[in-house]
Amino acid sequence: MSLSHSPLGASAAVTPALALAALAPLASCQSGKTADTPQEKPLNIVYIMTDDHTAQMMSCYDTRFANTPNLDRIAADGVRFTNSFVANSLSGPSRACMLTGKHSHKNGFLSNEQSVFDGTQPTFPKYLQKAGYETALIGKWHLETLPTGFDKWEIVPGQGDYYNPRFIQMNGDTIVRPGYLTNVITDMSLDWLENGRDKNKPFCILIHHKAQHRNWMADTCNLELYEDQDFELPENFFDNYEGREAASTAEMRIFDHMDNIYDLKMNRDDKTSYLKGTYEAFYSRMDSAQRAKWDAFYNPIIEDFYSKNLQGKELAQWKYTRYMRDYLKTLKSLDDNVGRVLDYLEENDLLDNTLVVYTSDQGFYMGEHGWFDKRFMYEESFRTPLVMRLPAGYDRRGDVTEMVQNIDYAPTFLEIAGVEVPEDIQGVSLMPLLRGQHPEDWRDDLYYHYYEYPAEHAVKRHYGVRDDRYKLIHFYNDIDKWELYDLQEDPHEMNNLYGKPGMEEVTARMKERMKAAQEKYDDPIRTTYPL
Ligand code: SGN
Ligand code: CA
Repeated sequence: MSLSHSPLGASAAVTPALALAALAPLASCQSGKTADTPQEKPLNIVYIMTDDHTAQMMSCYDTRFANTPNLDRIAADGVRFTNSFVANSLSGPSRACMLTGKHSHKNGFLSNEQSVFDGTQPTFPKYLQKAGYETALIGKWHLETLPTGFDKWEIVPGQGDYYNPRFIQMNGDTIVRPGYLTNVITDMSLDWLENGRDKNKPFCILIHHKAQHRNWMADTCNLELYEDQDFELPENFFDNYEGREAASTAEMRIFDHMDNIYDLKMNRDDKTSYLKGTYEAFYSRMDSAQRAKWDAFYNPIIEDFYSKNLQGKELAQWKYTRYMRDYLKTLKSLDDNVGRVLDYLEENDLLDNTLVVYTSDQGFYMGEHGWFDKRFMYEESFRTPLVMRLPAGYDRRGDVTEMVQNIDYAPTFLEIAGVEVPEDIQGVSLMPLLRGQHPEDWRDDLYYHYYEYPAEHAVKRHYGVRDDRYKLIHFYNDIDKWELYDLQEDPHEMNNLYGKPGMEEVTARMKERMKAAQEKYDDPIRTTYPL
């Protein structure tokens, strides 16, 4: 994805690191702190995560489509990571990587559909608890077993509901909370911050939203937004996937696989809709007032859509426009609610001793390659937005360009809490980068492994390695195909160079890197994995 539209682009000033002494690791929850630590109180962690929020739709990364002033505030007062990636581009697996600091094959959660998280294993919330932190999780969890390591949690079952959502409580009860989910998760989080926690302890709260996950149902107050905005189809919307077999067989094309009723809300009697039932289940969660507003907005659009009987490129454009508008409307709630959390922290003098992290469980396709969804190691879904607002004393600002991955969050949070990072954690603490250092031995490539196949969207299993220029991917299981991209010459990954004359040296080098990464992370090449 292009970062060139960014107001925080290459020209953004990065303040030189403060004196090392002032930025020493913080034994925050322990007594006996030295006078030269930058803050007096232990650091808190507010870790906000959105589902399926991609950097193309966050204005501090890309100004073409979205306006996200509150998310951008985090970056403006802190740092924007321009090379932030996941290890396995899918919700449950991503969350397991973040909690454990380990790749999927080590934490055991390989796939949403088949895996169950072993909640007895060590996770960063458990380490933080032991270090004296009070920990809380509100929102999406998606790991099949109930959360462990939290003093307070309340989670949505599975993917959650946009309207009048259900929540599973710590006592095992499932309750319905009235309202729109993004608001409700924020209300509950602010309530815990204000009334629920022990204010004498440092805290770590995970505010984990369902928004922007499919099917992008906006809050009724935002339905009218962006209706006058048009969006040009991305250049590679009609990709023919030449030389990329796994891409050609994936079922995530906006044109062919988006459901008119479920995804695009064009509800009517239609036997061809494979997700009408799912749509109706969500719709029926609304109360009569919500439904009246929903219908008043959608009914004329539905009538107009079916009367026009659009075909071909016109239909593609229509679907894409509705997708973009719905995504933006849903995002408006998200951005507003992140703003509420920032305002709360500011009003309660908490910003100076809190690290605020905003990220997503993975990136997403906004029509690139004709797609929605994620899963592939291609840039749009391999990347994930990551911005952080830093506590007082951490004067690093602007862009952090080092390659970071979601296995790095756990060791980062441990370092904040003054906990020694256990050897079996595979990620690396980001704190040196936040102190403005550029460690010479920082990783120069990233490892990725995706397993959920056969499954929805039919993305084949694959693993790969990416350095700052090239990416090598191997699709395996019921296919044996290699792909190689030169990201400098071909940022949209349209031209598979694997096996092309002249690429022998690069291929050999990237295969070596792949082998080294698989050794380092102890993920030997196999053709089958226990799912
Ligand atoms: C649901 C969605 C899929 C999506 C997966 C995984 N289908 O199954 O489109 O890829 O979640 O998403 S839906 O009909 O239920 O909306 S993830 O972000 O949770 O991994
Ligand atoms: Ca997701």
